[in-house]
Amino acid sequence: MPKKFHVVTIFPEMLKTYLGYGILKRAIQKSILSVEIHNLRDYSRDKHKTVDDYPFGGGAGMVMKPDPFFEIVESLWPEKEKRKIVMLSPRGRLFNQDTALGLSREEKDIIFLCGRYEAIDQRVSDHLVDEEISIGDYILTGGELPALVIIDAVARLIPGVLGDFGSTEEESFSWGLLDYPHYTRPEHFQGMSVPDVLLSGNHSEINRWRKKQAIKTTLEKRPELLDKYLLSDKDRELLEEIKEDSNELDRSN
Ligand code: 4GX
Repeated sequence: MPKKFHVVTIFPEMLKTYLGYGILKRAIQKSILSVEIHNLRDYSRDKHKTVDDYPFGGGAGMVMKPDPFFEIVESLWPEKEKRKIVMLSPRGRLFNQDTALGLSREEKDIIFLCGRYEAIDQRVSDHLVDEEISIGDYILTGGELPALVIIDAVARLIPGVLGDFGSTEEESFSWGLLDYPHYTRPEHFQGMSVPDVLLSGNHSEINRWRKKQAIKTTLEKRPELLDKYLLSDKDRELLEEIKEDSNELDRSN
């Protein structure tokens, strides 16, 4: 059974373009992943196919009407037990890698409701939506990019999407830490060289170096991530080394 996403939007082409490239395209072709895009306007009942209207109580901006959202959900996914309806909104729970992992394990079809304009009628959130998700504390012009961001992050966690490598050893090793530095050819480039250890062929030394670099980078750029990360005895040893290295540098300056 492929992982099934649905997206409800007034701009279907925005999403279709992104899904037509790279790893997502391949996963869809291989039927590991299914993403269906639905045009909300097709579910508007009035003769002008309107999906928005003026806000009760006045004020600037337009509000998306509730009825097209109820109409599409009730006609395409009538069974509550088989669907999970997600609304993209700055008010939602902040999306992170844990959310992505949770959604990748979800058995139900996941339906994203993408709003435009200032708001969506509150009754959609109150009576149709199971979860509101925000991709970050900033305001976008619509929920389409957030839906793509979530689909992208979830898709690469589905077994088979990335191929053989990726999710296995590599990610569990660095889970919760920032990535270590990567290098490829040429070995010498404009006077800049590649760390010797990576050319040594000594894989236990290479792994040790990478882990140390991952901890060092995390400590420097996102120290709050280290607080959540469970350091092993080996990790603590590396952390001590990092601190000693920086003390030595201080002394020599
Ligand atoms: N992470 N936006 C949604 C319209 C809207 C407003 C209120 C529902 C309720 C956003 C974000 C985001 C802008 C998408 C407002 N829809 N979505 N849109 N940040 O800023 O998810």
